[in-house]
Amino acid sequence: MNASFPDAVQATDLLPLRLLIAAPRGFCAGVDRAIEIVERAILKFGAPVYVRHEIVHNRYVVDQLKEKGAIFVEELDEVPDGAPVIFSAHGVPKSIPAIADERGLDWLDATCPLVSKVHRQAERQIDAGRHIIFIGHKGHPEVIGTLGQVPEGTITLVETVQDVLDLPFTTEDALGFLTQTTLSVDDTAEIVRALRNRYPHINGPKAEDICYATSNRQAAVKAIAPQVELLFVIGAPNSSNSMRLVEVSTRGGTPARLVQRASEIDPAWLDGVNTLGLTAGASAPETLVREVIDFLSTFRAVTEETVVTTEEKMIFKLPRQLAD
Ligand code: 0CJ
Ligand code: F3S
Repeated sequence: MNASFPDAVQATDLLPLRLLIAAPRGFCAGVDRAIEIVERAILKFGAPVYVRHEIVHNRYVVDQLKEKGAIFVEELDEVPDGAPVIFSAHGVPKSIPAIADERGLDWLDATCPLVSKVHRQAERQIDAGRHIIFIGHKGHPEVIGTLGQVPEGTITLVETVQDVLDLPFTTEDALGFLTQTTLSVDDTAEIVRALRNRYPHINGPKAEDICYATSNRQAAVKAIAPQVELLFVIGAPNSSNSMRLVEVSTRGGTPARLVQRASEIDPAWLDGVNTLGLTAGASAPETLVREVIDFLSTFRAVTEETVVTTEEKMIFKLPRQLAD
């Protein structure tokens, strides 16, 4: 090795990398609100404040809040008597606030208002005497929360078109449908089509309940994916909306990788890549987008271009107990 060769490669020696950054990306209004609820609750009640489930599906966000005094648990029985507890952005079954009330716990609800809206629609469908077909991913906390809004046996989960074809109901049955907020727009459209074909009288929302942030981020990926050779999605594997962004890209023929932190990136992934796309799920903070770009810049001469497909202006109010 040449002893005079510098430790750091000169910027001029680096291969160029054109980076197309999706906008909108990253935090949505529901995530902003959920994190602010935890921060304000710590100021109001003092640490520790308990949070049932990851407030949003991002390790970095969770770790930052832990440092400020949040303690994350999966179930209410891990919350000591007298401690305040916050329910995550994904929502909870009705039984959870009921148990918290029984125990006299101070609780705050960080459920995204768009998820709460689906909860209310579920109640309305039941009040109208309809059985609900719910489109969602089995086991996801939002799905557990929404299924838990109505009595057992009044809601059926479907995940695929095949599930719709296997439903036991007849065209005479009173049915309604609702969806998880963070689904694939395309898959959901197909499932809704199958439902309407099989049950022409099924009642449902005009558009599905997929939220604005989920659909905007998927549309942004559709806009940049055809122009890039590889896409990075910053997000966590348990983040439904982030995983859907990876899917949108790969289905369109552009390989995509889910990246939680810059440290996970192997520079060899970029071999032969001249144009890279970058986006972030609704629970991934902008700091991590910056961290990834800074890391890429250590081995490639990066030029950044933001591709704006729409502007987001949504803001959600804080719960009454925390509003100024
Ligand atoms: O379910 C929600 C209300 C979305 C919350 C923000 O995203 P994330 O990654 O925490 O949750 P999903 O797994 O639902 O996308
Ligand atoms: Fe709410 Fe959609 Fe974000 S449901 S938390 S606005 S991803």
